[in-house]
Amino acid sequence: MSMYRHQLYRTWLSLRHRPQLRNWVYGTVMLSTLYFLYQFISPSDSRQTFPLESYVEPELLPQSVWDNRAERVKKAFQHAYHGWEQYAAPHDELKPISNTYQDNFNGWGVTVFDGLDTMALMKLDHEYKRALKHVEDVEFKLEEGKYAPYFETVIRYLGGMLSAYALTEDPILLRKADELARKLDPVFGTPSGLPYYGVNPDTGATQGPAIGILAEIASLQLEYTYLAKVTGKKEHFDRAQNVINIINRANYDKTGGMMPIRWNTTDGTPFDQSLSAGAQADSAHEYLLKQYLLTAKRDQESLQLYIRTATQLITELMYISPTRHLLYVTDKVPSRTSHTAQISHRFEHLSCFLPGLLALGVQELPLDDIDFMDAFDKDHPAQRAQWEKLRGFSLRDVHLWAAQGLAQTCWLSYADMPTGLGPDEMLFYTNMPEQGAWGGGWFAPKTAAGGARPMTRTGGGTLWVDALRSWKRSGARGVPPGVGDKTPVVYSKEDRVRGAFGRDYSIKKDEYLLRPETVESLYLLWKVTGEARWRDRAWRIFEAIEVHTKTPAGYASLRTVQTSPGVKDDDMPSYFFAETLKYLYLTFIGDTPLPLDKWVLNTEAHPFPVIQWTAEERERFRVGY
Ligand code: DMJ
Repeated sequence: MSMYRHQLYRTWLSLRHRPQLRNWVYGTVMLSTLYFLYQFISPSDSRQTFPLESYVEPELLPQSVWDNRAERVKKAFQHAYHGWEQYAAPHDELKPISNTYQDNFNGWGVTVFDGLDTMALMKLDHEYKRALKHVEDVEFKLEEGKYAPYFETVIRYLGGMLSAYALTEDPILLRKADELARKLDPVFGTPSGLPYYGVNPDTGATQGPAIGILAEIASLQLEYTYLAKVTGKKEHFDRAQNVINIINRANYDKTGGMMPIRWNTTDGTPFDQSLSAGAQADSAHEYLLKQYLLTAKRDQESLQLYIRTATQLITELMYISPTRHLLYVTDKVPSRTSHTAQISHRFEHLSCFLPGLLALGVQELPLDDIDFMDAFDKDHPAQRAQWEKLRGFSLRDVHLWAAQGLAQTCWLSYADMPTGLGPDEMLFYTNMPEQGAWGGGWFAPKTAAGGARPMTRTGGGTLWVDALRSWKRSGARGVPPGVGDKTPVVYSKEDRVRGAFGRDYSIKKDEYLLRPETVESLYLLWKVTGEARWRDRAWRIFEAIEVHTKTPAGYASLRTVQTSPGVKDDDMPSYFFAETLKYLYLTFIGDTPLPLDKWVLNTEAHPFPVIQWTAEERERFRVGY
């Protein structure tokens, strides 16, 4: 021992006289200490899941297992809702880490309104009773100078009350829904009748620019049509119908038949040529198909616009990634250098509602009966050009492939992450020339950069659409390009440090906001195809939610999905109650209380029953379809 001490002393003496060597030794000791500390506190990359069940092929699982899983979702709902009741009531949302609250949607308790119908579906009678009392007491008031955001208030509050009314027939809900709609009504004071961004429900003052955002001005048709049905009031019907008329008579020649993002609320015309499947547009596209379904398949014009929109999305905004051949849907945004719009290759979590919507259309529409749908006017050059692009394919096939391919990519964006939860936004690579791999438009006769590019190194100018055609000609065995299961690519810590490229995309926003879109689509794919793999994926997502987002009081968004365990954020959005947990629950239960041909879910997953107008209503409302 004393020999070691002596040795150390001698070393220290010699270092005192050699400052360079001393600094080097001190530096090395410091760095090693830091490295070891980091190893202790840094998150590991290993995927954490429940070790509760060994893996069984999902199609072999009896319904009793799925029933238990549905029960688990119900418990999760109760855990989160009780947390809100304990720490956040009567405010909007619980902050599930600090156990405080935030008032980000008017302060009327949006969590209750969004969660009501899920409580009814889950038969959570005690919670529902307490929630109903809250609804009855709310006065929908805001201080002067504050404005209720119209779109969010409609889809969450109005939609929540109306769907709970549809399920329970509690008269309070209808009375409060009608009261809220009346207080919001000044938003329709624009010259066109398209809604302003916001309104003060007490003073009637409105707020918002003259240029409106598509999702915010054209996602009210379902709520107001159903409200008209249950209240018998023509004014509600007219509000919905005016929006439908405006979007139906607009000219979409410059946008390939699809509604652009920005609208002039003065004259009710499209303002630009930006196109999006996700942010700022999503629910407006969704409401085209859903309005047709809600009106018992009578509103033919909404159907036709939906078909033209889907065609544009498929032929212009869907792309295949270079090496994994993942199908994704992107947007066209204004270019910084010219007046034209350019493909961004962004893929948003928000767009993951689209595979579910397409699957719903596959189930409910006579997609191959082009004459019945009459969606393309062959004498109209722009519409004829759109129709030509998919000629030779069965529309039903193409919509189903798109639904499956996109749902696969949405699911992979979760499975690729060490948390098993997906990022909010990705950016796809278009070309990987060093690997001889090019991405390109799925059905477009041109690729990302606008010119024809080879599909593979040896492809010599082959385009994806040609690959699709030759796949079809050669007997259509297996699945077409862009469709079919792919293996997840989970990066290790080292992969991330050295900048790996194996996924075909980089992550632009790596948070997970407890959003519903992917589980929404998994639910619809499961219902429409009956394939248990979709149901199984929903369960894996629920497992990951339990492992990575649960807190003692609720569930928390993640700041990043890229390290395991996930890094939590102090936020639990109300749509987690309305949508995420509802879709998971509906995916696992056996007999559905909401058959797809009898119920239509609004964009916040609030279900309304399909409407049959009586002769008297048709006449009084002047129903034109
Ligand atoms: C929900 O509030 C609605 O689905 C809306 O239409 C857009 N997305 C959010 C949740 O992600």
